[in-house]
Amino acid sequence: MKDRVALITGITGQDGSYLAELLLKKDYDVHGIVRRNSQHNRSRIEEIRDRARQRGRVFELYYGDLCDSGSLNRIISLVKPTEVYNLAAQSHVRISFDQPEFTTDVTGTGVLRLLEAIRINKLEARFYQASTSELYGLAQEKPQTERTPFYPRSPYGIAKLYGFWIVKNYRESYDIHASNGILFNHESPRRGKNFVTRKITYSLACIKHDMQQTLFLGNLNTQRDWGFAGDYVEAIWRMLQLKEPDDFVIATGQMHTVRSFVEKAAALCDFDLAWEGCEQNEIGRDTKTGRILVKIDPRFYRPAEVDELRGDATKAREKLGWQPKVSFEELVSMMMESDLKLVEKQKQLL
Ligand code: NAP
Ligand code: G4F
Repeated sequence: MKDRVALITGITGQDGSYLAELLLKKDYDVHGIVRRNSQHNRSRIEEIRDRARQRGRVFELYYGDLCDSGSLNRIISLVKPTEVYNLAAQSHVRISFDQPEFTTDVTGTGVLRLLEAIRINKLEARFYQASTSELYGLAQEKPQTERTPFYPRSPYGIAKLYGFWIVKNYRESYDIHASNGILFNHESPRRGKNFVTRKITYSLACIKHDMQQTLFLGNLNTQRDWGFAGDYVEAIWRMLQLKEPDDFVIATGQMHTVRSFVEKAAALCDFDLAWEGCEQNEIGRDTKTGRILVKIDPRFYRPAEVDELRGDATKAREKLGWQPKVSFEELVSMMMESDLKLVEKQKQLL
């Protein structure tokens, strides 16, 4: 069989780490692009190198950046991947309002830089772009499919809109096998701690272990279609195995509020959560102890909110044979259990 060589941007992130593991299991050589950081930030991929060695596969990391065309050109010409997965992005929606120009450069123009590196090097690689349900924003249709019109609501969503279309344009202009995965929210114990699900599970675990007083949140009433990241990287890989490139919605089809995520996670910590008050004055109290667990902090509100997202992944089911395995309840339990263990361990180190 021809050697399968994958290049992953964003390999240090949540999805990058799950995808690297999946590809190594499938006997790929895996190469990843990492940024220079002042502190070690490779905790999600720490153990992968050993696993790769045990399987006799290559696992290599290269310094590069989606804002730096030279580094992308150098890495593409050196690695000569057969599949390129572009997962790198400034991926935080709220922060994209604080850093709109930077977000546009990385998350939007970065896609073009990578596609140009592929085109200029005449690389015959298949290309995956991490597109997003944030493209739907103020959703024009429920649930959202590949045909639903886009209406992004943040600098992040608009940068991703550029990414989506430049991928389609390079597919049509240069015959590049380039696909967009329109992924709805997906979470895991590896999710960054400033995304709402992980913020909830990590904070509640800290409160449970007396390491934190209160969980401060923004809008409790928004609804998301939350799946498990481990399931979603399987769909990503399947897209690049198709003969023809295409765009796919990846989602569970179920939607839940932030509030219900908090309630389920709190119950798993044996808190008996009850809500009092409304809007900015709303609080969540543990009725067993009277302790206030949740407060609202308007700093976490967004200038323009995406109230609800729910995807219809029928096309992925039919053409990729993909469907999610982990339910919402299992996802909350998985994350809560993992954070309770993590915080317990951290407490022992104090
Ligand atoms: P994540 O955990 O935030 O990871 C982002 C990755 O991008 C990190 O490895 C980060 O490196 C890297 N990165 C950021 N800026 C970069 C730059 N200028 N050059 C090179 N690398 C850079 O995101 P994720 O949740 O894994 O998501 C992966 C991709 O899917 C992202 O593009 C995201 O926008 C998209 N997406 C995610 C979801 C979701 O629900 N998770 C849904 C739809 C789409 P550092 O570690 O150095 O920061
Ligand atoms: O967890 P979030 O920050 O995720 P968001 O904005 O949906 O974006 C994530 O999913 C997208 C796919 O749809 C990705 F493209 C993107 O890269 C990222 O992975 O916020 C979810 C919801 C929002 O409505 C937010 O307003 O939770 C609400 N929320 C309420 N309190 C909060 C908080 N979000 C955060 N991050 N922090 C809070 O304290």
